[in-house]
Amino acid sequence: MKKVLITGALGQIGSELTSKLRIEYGKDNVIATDIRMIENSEIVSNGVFEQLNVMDAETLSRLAKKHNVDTIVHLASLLSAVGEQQPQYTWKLNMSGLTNVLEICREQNLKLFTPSSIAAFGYNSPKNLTPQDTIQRPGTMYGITKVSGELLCDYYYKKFGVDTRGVRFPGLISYVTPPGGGTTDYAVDIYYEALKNKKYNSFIAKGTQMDMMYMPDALQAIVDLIEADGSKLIHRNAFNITAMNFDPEEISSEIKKHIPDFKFGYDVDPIRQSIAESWPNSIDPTCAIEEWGFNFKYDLSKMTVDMLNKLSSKGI
Ligand code: AKB
Repeated sequence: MKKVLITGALGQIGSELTSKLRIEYGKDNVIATDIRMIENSEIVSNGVFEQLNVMDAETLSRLAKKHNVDTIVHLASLLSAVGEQQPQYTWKLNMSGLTNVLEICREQNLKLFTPSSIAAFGYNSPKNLTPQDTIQRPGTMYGITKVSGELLCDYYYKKFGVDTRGVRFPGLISYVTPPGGGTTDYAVDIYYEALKNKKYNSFIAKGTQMDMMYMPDALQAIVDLIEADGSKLIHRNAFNITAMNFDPEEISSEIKKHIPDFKFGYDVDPIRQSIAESWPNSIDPTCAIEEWGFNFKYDLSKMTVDMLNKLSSKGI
């Protein structure tokens, strides 16, 4: 049985992953940590929770020892759009968090899962079916921290034998915890606004394709890669994975099938648009499929049905 410490447990991925891992590994075997403390959150009240700033290496190390964990899932990070508002701080938080985690994994012989992103690619990466191994010269600070993180994780694996693993996530869509500060967030906002106001203006322009994935598939991919047989992994940091790719028109048409009077338009944000344009239209997940059996259940139409049902039952 694993004992996992999660950083960023109150964030978009963390809040759902914590609940899933508490079911998979048992409540006492999942140590949720976050810089924030939200008293009425289920993550805080329904299992082990510790307040932690990932830039505080001493506390991180003490908590890993105190709870005798064998794996760290490091999620705490600033995303792409917010990262462009404070690039220096994004470098500091994303990189010092990761280097602290890597050192503790080395010292205490722990395994590490930490996600990268499609943001690790840039303008001169191949645009369609972007390969696993290719040019990575991202134009955002978030992307720069993701490429640096991939390289550092590979280094710790090769040099020190730390079992590091990661995926390059596309935009993640979920009805539970809203994302904050990402470029792909329009594909979450659109569902909330379609139900609440029957209209939405996309901050991403017509024709801009990006890869996306529904959260249940993303969580399963994390568990599958953590559990994968290490001897079969040729790559480690980080695997391309994706479940669908669409532009704003396609997701709005899908929603209109269920909400025919939904009005859709554009109010393009130049900063997030230029970030989106620097990312791939679609990435190639072949290595993840071949090396650890990555798969997914939700395409755009299945996800849309589920999102609208789940948000409606939450009273949105
Ligand atoms: C973002 O938009 O910044 C994230 C990502 C693709 O990593 N959702």
